Amino acid sequence: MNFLNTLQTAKKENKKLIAVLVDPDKVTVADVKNICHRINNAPVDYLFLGGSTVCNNQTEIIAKEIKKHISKPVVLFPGDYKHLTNCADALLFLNLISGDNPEYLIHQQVKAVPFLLKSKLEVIPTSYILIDGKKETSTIKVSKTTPIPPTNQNLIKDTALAGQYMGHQLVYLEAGSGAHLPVGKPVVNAVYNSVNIPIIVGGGISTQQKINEVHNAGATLVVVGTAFELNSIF
Ligand code: 1GP
Repeated sequence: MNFLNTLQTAKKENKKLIAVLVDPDKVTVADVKNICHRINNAPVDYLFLGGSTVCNNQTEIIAKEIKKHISKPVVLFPGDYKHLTNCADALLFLNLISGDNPEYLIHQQVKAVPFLLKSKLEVIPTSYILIDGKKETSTIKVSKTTPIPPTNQNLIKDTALAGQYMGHQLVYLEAGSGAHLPVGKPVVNAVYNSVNIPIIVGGGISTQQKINEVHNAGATLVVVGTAFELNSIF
């Protein structure tokens, strides 16, 4: 079964999934074996690979090494079309629809096409919605967009619904890496009650309790990055 099918089925059956995010810029080839060992032995379903400020080629180098050691699917979560690699199983084809920067609304996607035409990656159209996590993250700096305040639930759910109307198959609610304020229950709940595509939530989720809260609010998949890097979870 492919990645999107698994998430759709999980949503239907109310199963909850977890991904660990590995930022290729923050690890070396020598770290990879141990990282994969931890993920293989943790209650984790996917390895997400990506970051906003990765040097060219570094994703490919790390992904190649990951593929030697990982027993779980690898999903690309790229900050730039230059980070694409075939050493993965699926690609979140992100559309940053909370902002109005044309680079992330259409230009990056067009630049990705020559690579994708020759690739066997499973490509999943995904709404990417930045929610203010009370931290100036690199995603905000790189994308030059303003996240939506979590209090503006109407705008968040209408944005998510617009993404669904545009044909996106997943919606990713992002508070940003190391967010002080993760995407909270009211926001996840509001989106859950509006869309019928699976919801992914990430940013500042650092404990199993926080993972459970976000799952219970309606997320199908929760992404954990910094807490895994700091060895404080899994
Ligand atoms: C994935 O950006 C997040 O959506 C990762 O955030 O590093 O805070 O877990 P953390």
